[in-house]
Amino acid sequence: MELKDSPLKDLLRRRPRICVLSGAGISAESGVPTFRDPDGLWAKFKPEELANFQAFINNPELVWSWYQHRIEVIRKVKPNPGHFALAEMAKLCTEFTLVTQNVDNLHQRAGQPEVIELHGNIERAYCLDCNTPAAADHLEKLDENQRLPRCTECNGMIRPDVVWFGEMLPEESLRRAENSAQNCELFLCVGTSGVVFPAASLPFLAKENGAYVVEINRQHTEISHVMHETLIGPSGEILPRLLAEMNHP
Ligand code: BV8
Ligand code: ZN
Repeated sequence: MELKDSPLKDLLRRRPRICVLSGAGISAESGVPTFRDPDGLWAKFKPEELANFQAFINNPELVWSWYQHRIEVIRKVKPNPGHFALAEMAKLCTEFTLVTQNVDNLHQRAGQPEVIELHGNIERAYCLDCNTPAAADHLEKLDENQRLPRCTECNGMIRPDVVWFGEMLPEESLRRAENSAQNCELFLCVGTSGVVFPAASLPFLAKENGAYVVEINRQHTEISHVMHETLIGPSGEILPRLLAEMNHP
């Protein structure tokens, strides 16, 4: 990928105000399945079957075992050069906001100073009735007749601390993300298919407010038409190259 005569090269060298929206694609090279790629999580299950409140109430064991499986995968993988490059960029820029749709905690594990989690975090769980935080990996301690453990405070049901379809995003996180998209000079859209809203509205917001909007993806997406540039390739290779431009003497 050559940044030939692209404005991106000069922009990066002056370490501008940057806002990044990341999706499952940035974690793919760590070995975390995405959602909508052919080998993705949704290839086997439909989102409406699992990632929504009603599915959880209908069959908490099924939904919990799906999240438990994902927690086990995430515990075995490591952040990749794409995560590390973004963590480094944040240290070089005066204003750098990392907004993620991912719930896999890999940006945090890569040392990202600050992460705005729009869809929650799979490592966290809470009680449906009293909101008391609970351990997300409790399934290993399922009691012998496979009942799900209950809240220690009020005996209520425990759910993953992730945002399901039809649920509102955390208000403060969404407000901060929108504010950063509106005020950045460079918006990077990394490894997302851009089909889930309101997260996918951020690049539109950035462009409307004058930012240079760049997509980094293995392929074109439904939101490629919004971008000033689409860099086709694995984020684990492209992001370190953008970091190198930032470090260019
Ligand atoms: C809400 C649960 C208010 C957590 C997920 C308009 C406005 C508002 C809402 C809506 C709207 N239109 C429709 C809606 C409803 C819905 C929605 O957007 N539906 C879509 C599917 C049409 N939105 C909601 O329900 C949201 N809530 O708005 O509340 C409301 C309420 C009711 C009615 C209206 C409004 C809640 C959204 C959150 C849903 N939760 N998951 C979990 O279990 O993880 S969504 C799920 O998709 C994940 O959270 C994930 O983060 C998200 C986005 O997926 P991506 O990250 O993009 O991953 P994907 O696999 O799709 O793509 C991967 C990409 O990476 C690909 O492009 C691939 O090419 C690329 N790639 C692969 N490898 C690499 C790579 N790129 C670079 N390098 C590589 N190596
Ligand atoms: Zn409780």
